[in-house]
Amino acid sequence: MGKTEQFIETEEKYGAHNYHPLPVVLSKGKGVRVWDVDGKEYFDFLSAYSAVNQGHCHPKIIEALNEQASILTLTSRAFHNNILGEYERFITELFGYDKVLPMNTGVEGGETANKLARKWGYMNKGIPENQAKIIFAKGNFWGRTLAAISSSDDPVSYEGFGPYMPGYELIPYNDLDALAEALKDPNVAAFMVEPIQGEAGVVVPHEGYLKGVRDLCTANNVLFIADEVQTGIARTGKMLATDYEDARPDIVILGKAISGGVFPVSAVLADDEIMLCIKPGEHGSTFGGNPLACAVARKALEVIIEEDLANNAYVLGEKFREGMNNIISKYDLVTMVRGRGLLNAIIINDSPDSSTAWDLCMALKENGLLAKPTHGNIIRFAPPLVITEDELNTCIDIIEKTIKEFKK
Ligand code: IF1
Repeated sequence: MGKTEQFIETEEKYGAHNYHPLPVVLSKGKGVRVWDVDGKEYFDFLSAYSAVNQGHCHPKIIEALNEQASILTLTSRAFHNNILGEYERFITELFGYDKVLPMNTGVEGGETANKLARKWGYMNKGIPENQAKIIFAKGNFWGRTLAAISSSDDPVSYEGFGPYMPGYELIPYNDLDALAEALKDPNVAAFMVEPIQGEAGVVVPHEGYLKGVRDLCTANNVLFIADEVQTGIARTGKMLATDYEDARPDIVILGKAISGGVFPVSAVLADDEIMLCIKPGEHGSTFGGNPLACAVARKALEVIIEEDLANNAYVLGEKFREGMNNIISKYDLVTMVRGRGLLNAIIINDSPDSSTAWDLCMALKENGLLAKPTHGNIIRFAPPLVITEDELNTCIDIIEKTIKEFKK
């Protein structure tokens, strides 16, 4: 048995079976590249679901991690520390909000945003106690907690885990008429939505959707919550995907690449009218805002700015979609490419329940590029934003070669 099989067997024996990974065992990462236990090199076209936007093991972020890790890692929020305040100043000035509530995972950010919205609804909008509603879009994905799956319309996410969180309602994504209708209910506190739906298969709404969401929420005194956990931090070619339109959210949820994939960090941004609805002792977490997380996140965000990664994502994203459209014109295996910046997906010309997308990812792996299907016949392509034009062209060639040789 080879090394790869041995590592997989050990995971199978001692680990929960809550994933179905591609059969590759990674042991090293640097920039856009990762290596498996047999030393084989791959281009990483998933970036840990857009958590490694700055590239694997970015030296400046690792340096910040190592430096802080040897000084002070965790104080809890029972006491102050010398890192948190400066980080809070930095991130609130960077994104233009009064305050930040620091958490650890993206789903904790979503839970925090939901709690803020409900509290604001009772305190500032006059919604009767325990009547607050939050509207979500069909196809959403914001994590695995009981609240997150309560807002899901994907049976794989929610089946078998009931009963579900009350006060959640679903409307179609990218449908302003449906939103206008839903917001007529005076008990609606918020509409929470991804600017581009990631897990649903990189679904990009029509031009004007985000502005429409902003205007309808304003007109109905409803909070616009933008889930930018996957689309934020320069991934789509702007610092936030909501920056593409005049659509400043009331609450922004960040995660994943806020730390460059080096440490679990999330953040919820809002202005005082909303953020100060939560009083001391009403919310928090052991690790939320810990000095190590703050040091890593600050450096990870500085890297995004210093290396102008949003612009690189914007420019190379255009080139990537151009390359994919060229492939689409030559082979019928792929019917479409869609996305913004370096968050893209291709649609495979086969039924969603076929194994074709998976089989193509296996073939891509053999040719040195790692990607994984989202739903059914859709493959997400999201390399680290530090990718160069030459590396991108090499990857486009790998994708074309694989498609050319692929037999269903
Ligand atoms: C897994 C999916 C992606 C997210 C958005 C919040 C969260 C996520 C828009 C929660 C997390 C991750 C979860 C991860 C795989 C990945 C994922 F396939 F699950 F759906 F990216 F599309 N909002 N997405 O995408 O953040 O709590 O995970 O830090 O569950 O395997 P988290």
